[in-house]
Amino acid sequence: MERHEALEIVKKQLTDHRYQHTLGVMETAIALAKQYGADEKKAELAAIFHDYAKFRPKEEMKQIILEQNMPNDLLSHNTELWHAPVGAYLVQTEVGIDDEDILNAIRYHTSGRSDMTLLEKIIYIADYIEPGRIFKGVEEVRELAKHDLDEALIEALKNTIQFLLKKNQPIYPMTIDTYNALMMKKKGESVSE
Ligand code: DGI
Ligand code: FE
Ligand code: FE
Repeated sequence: MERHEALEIVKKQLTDHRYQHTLGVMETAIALAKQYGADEKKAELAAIFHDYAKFRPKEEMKQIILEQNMPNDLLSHNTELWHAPVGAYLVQTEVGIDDEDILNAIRYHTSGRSDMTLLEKIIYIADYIEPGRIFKGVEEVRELAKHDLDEALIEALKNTIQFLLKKNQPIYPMTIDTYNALMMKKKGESVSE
Protein backbone atom coordinates (compact mmCIF):
# COMPACT_ATOMS: atom_id res chain seq x y z
CA MET A 1 0.00 0.00 0.00
CA GLU A 2 1.25 3.45 -0.96
CA ARG A 3 1.92 6.00 1.74
CA HIS A 4 -0.64 8.52 0.47
CA GLU A 5 -3.34 5.85 0.39
CA ALA A 6 -2.55 4.70 3.94
CA LEU A 7 -2.53 8.28 5.22
CA GLU A 8 -5.84 9.01 3.56
CA ILE A 9 -7.40 6.00 5.31
CA VAL A 10 -6.01 6.77 8.76
CA LYS A 11 -6.77 10.51 8.61
CA LYS A 12 -10.48 9.71 8.70
CA GLN A 13 -10.03 7.80 11.96
CA LEU A 14 -8.11 10.47 13.87
CA THR A 15 -8.32 13.99 15.21
CA ASP A 16 -6.01 16.51 13.58
CA HIS A 17 -3.71 16.46 16.62
CA ARG A 18 -3.47 12.67 16.53
CA TYR A 19 -2.88 12.73 12.77
CA GLN A 20 0.04 15.14 13.25
CA HIS A 21 1.40 12.75 15.91
CA THR A 22 1.05 9.89 13.41
CA LEU A 23 3.09 11.80 10.80
CA GLY A 24 5.79 12.34 13.44
CA VAL A 25 5.81 8.63 14.33
CA MET A 26 6.04 7.76 10.62
CA GLU A 27 9.09 9.98 9.97
CA THR A 28 10.79 8.80 13.16
CA ALA A 29 10.08 5.12 12.51
CA ILE A 30 11.46 5.31 8.96
CA ALA A 31 14.63 7.01 10.22
CA LEU A 32 15.10 4.35 12.93
CA ALA A 33 14.44 1.55 10.41
CA LYS A 34 17.14 3.01 8.14
CA GLN A 35 19.57 3.32 11.01
CA TYR A 36 19.00 -0.11 12.57
CA GLY A 37 18.39 -2.07 9.36
CA ALA A 38 14.68 -2.85 9.63
CA ASP A 39 12.22 -2.99 6.74
CA GLU A 40 11.44 0.68 6.01
CA LYS A 41 8.16 0.00 4.25
CA LYS A 42 6.85 -2.08 7.16
CA ALA A 43 7.98 0.61 9.60
CA GLU A 44 6.13 3.22 7.53
CA LEU A 45 2.85 1.28 7.44
CA ALA A 46 2.99 0.15 11.08
CA ALA A 47 3.61 3.76 12.15
CA ILE A 48 0.81 5.14 9.99
CA PHE A 49 -1.71 2.68 11.43
CA HIS A 50 -0.42 2.32 15.02
CA ASP A 51 -3.18 4.51 16.56
CA TYR A 52 -5.89 3.51 14.07
CA ALA A 53 -8.32 2.45 16.84
CA LYS A 54 -7.52 5.29 19.25
CA PHE A 55 -10.96 6.92 18.96
CA ARG A 56 -13.19 3.87 18.70
CA PRO A 57 -15.97 3.77 21.29
CA LYS A 58 -14.98 1.80 24.39
CA GLU A 59 -17.99 -0.48 24.00
CA GLU A 60 -16.92 -1.45 20.48
CA MET A 61 -13.36 -2.16 21.65
CA LYS A 62 -14.62 -4.22 24.58
CA GLN A 63 -16.79 -6.26 22.24
CA ILE A 64 -13.84 -6.98 19.96
CA ILE A 65 -11.61 -7.98 22.89
CA LEU A 66 -14.24 -10.48 24.03
CA GLU A 67 -15.21 -11.84 20.62
CA GLN A 68 -11.66 -12.18 19.33
CA ASN A 69 -10.45 -13.89 22.51
CA MET A 70 -7.85 -11.26 23.24
CA PRO A 71 -6.22 -11.41 26.71
CA ASN A 72 -9.06 -11.00 29.22
CA ASP A 73 -6.92 -9.06 31.68
CA LEU A 74 -7.06 -6.12 29.25
CA LEU A 75 -10.62 -5.46 30.42
CA SER A 76 -9.63 -4.89 34.04
CA HIS A 77 -6.79 -2.51 33.07
CA ASN A 78 -6.63 1.04 31.72
CA THR A 79 -8.83 1.41 28.64
CA GLU A 80 -5.91 3.32 27.07
CA LEU A 81 -4.30 -0.08 26.49
CA TRP A 82 -7.13 -1.36 24.32
CA HIS A 83 -6.50 0.58 21.12
CA ALA A 84 -3.27 -1.34 20.44
CA PRO A 85 -4.57 -4.95 20.14
CA VAL A 86 -7.94 -3.75 18.82
CA GLY A 87 -6.07 -1.59 16.29
CA ALA A 88 -4.14 -4.60 15.00
CA TYR A 89 -7.43 -6.45 14.53
CA LEU A 90 -9.18 -3.56 12.76
CA VAL A 91 -6.20 -2.76 10.52
CA GLN A 92 -6.34 -6.37 9.36
CA THR A 93 -10.12 -6.63 8.93
CA GLU A 94 -10.97 -3.09 7.76
CA VAL A 95 -7.81 -1.98 5.97
CA GLY A 96 -6.79 -5.43 4.74
CA ILE A 97 -3.22 -5.49 5.95
CA ASP A 98 -2.22 -9.11 6.65
CA ASP A 99 1.48 -8.75 7.36
CA GLU A 100 2.02 -10.24 10.84
CA ASP A 101 5.12 -8.12 11.49
CA ILE A 102 3.15 -4.93 10.90
CA LEU A 103 0.15 -6.18 12.88
CA ASN A 104 2.35 -7.19 15.83
CA ALA A 105 4.07 -3.81 15.85
CA ILE A 106 0.61 -2.22 16.16
CA ARG A 107 -0.60 -4.84 18.68
CA TYR A 108 2.32 -4.29 21.08
CA HIS A 109 2.98 -0.56 20.60
CA THR A 110 1.58 0.45 24.01
CA SER A 111 2.71 -2.36 26.35
CA GLY A 112 5.59 -3.88 24.43
CA ARG A 113 6.13 -7.59 25.17
CA SER A 114 9.02 -9.85 26.05
CA ASP A 115 11.19 -10.73 23.05
CA MET A 116 10.12 -7.80 20.91
CA THR A 117 11.13 -7.81 17.25
CA LEU A 118 13.26 -4.98 15.87
CA LEU A 119 10.19 -3.54 14.13
CA GLU A 120 8.14 -3.66 17.35
CA LYS A 121 10.89 -1.82 19.21
CA ILE A 122 11.12 0.81 16.48
CA ILE A 123 7.38 1.56 16.59
CA TYR A 124 7.36 1.66 20.41
CA ILE A 125 10.28 4.10 20.48
CA ALA A 126 9.08 6.20 17.53
CA ASP A 127 5.72 6.61 19.28
CA TYR A 128 7.55 7.80 22.36
CA ILE A 129 10.09 10.20 20.80
CA GLU A 130 8.41 11.64 17.68
CA PRO A 131 9.09 15.40 17.42
CA GLY A 132 5.66 16.37 18.81
CA ARG A 133 6.34 14.68 22.16
CA ILE A 134 7.48 17.13 24.80
CA PHE A 135 7.04 15.37 28.15
CA LYS A 136 9.70 15.09 30.83
CA GLY A 137 12.39 12.53 30.07
CA VAL A 138 11.77 12.36 26.32
CA GLU A 139 15.08 14.02 25.45
CA GLU A 140 17.07 11.29 27.24
CA VAL A 141 15.21 8.60 25.30
CA ARG A 142 15.88 10.50 22.03
CA GLU A 143 19.59 10.56 22.81
CA LEU A 144 19.70 6.86 23.73
CA ALA A 145 17.80 5.92 20.56
CA LYS A 146 20.67 7.35 18.49
CA HIS A 147 22.99 4.64 19.81
CA ASP A 148 21.12 1.78 21.46
CA LEU A 149 17.49 0.83 20.91
CA ASP A 150 17.27 -1.45 23.96
CA GLU A 151 18.62 1.25 26.28
CA ALA A 152 16.10 3.71 24.84
CA LEU A 153 13.33 1.17 25.39
CA ILE A 154 14.37 0.55 28.99
CA GLU A 155 14.41 4.28 29.71
CA ALA A 156 10.98 4.80 28.10
CA LEU A 157 9.51 1.88 30.06
CA LYS A 158 10.97 3.16 33.32
CA ASN A 159 9.41 6.56 32.66
CA THR A 160 6.04 5.04 31.79
CA ILE A 161 6.01 2.77 34.85
CA GLN A 162 7.10 5.64 37.12
CA PHE A 163 4.41 7.88 35.63
CA LEU A 164 1.76 5.25 36.36
CA LEU A 165 3.06 4.65 39.89
CA LYS A 166 2.85 8.38 40.62
CA LYS A 167 -0.73 8.42 39.42
CA ASN A 168 -1.57 5.41 41.63
CA GLN A 169 -2.49 3.40 38.55
CA PRO A 170 -2.10 -0.35 38.10
CA ILE A 171 0.64 -1.51 35.74
CA TYR A 172 -0.37 -3.91 32.99
CA PRO A 173 1.57 -7.19 33.44
CA MET A 174 2.81 -7.17 29.84
CA THR A 175 4.46 -3.79 30.44
CA ILE A 176 6.34 -5.31 33.39
CA ASP A 177 7.22 -8.36 31.25
CA THR A 178 8.71 -6.04 28.63
CA TYR A 179 10.82 -4.26 31.23
CA ASN A 180 11.93 -7.52 32.91
CA ALA A 181 12.91 -9.19 29.64
CA LEU A 182 15.10 -6.24 28.65
CA MET A 183 16.75 -6.01 32.06
CA MET A 184 17.48 -9.76 32.13
CA LYS A 185 18.92 -9.63 28.63
CA LYS A 186 21.14 -6.76 29.74
CA LYS A 187 22.28 -8.68 32.82
CA GLY A 188 23.04 -11.72 30.68
CA GLU A 189 25.22 -9.58 28.44
CA SER A 190 27.18 -7.94 31.25
CA VAL A 191 30.43 -9.74 32.16
CA SER A 192 30.78 -8.29 35.65
CA GLU A 193 27.80 -10.14 37.15
O1 DGI B 1 -1.56 6.19 21.91
P1 DGI B 1 -0.46 7.14 22.34
O2 DGI B 1 -0.97 8.21 23.25
O3 DGI B 1 0.31 7.71 21.19
O4 DGI B 1 0.60 6.30 23.19
P2 DGI B 1 0.44 4.83 23.82
O5 DGI B 1 -0.18 3.92 22.84
O6 DGI B 1 1.79 4.46 24.33
O7 DGI B 1 -0.58 5.01 25.02
C1 DGI B 1 -0.19 5.69 26.17
C2 DGI B 1 -1.24 5.51 27.24
O8 DGI B 1 -1.29 4.18 27.72
C3 DGI B 1 -0.98 6.40 28.46
O9 DGI B 1 -2.21 6.96 28.86
C4 DGI B 1 -0.50 5.46 29.52
C5 DGI B 1 -1.15 4.17 29.12
N1 DGI B 1 -0.34 2.99 29.49
C6 DGI B 1 0.77 2.53 28.88
N2 DGI B 1 1.25 1.44 29.50
C7 DGI B 1 0.41 1.18 30.53
C8 DGI B 1 -0.60 2.17 30.51
N3 DGI B 1 -1.59 2.20 31.43
C9 DGI B 1 -1.61 1.24 32.37
N4 DGI B 1 -2.56 1.25 33.30
N5 DGI B 1 -0.66 0.28 32.44
C10 DGI B 1 0.36 0.20 31.56
O10 DGI B 1 1.19 -0.70 31.66
FE1 FE C 1 -1.13 4.41 20.89
FE1 FE D 1 0.78 6.93 19.26
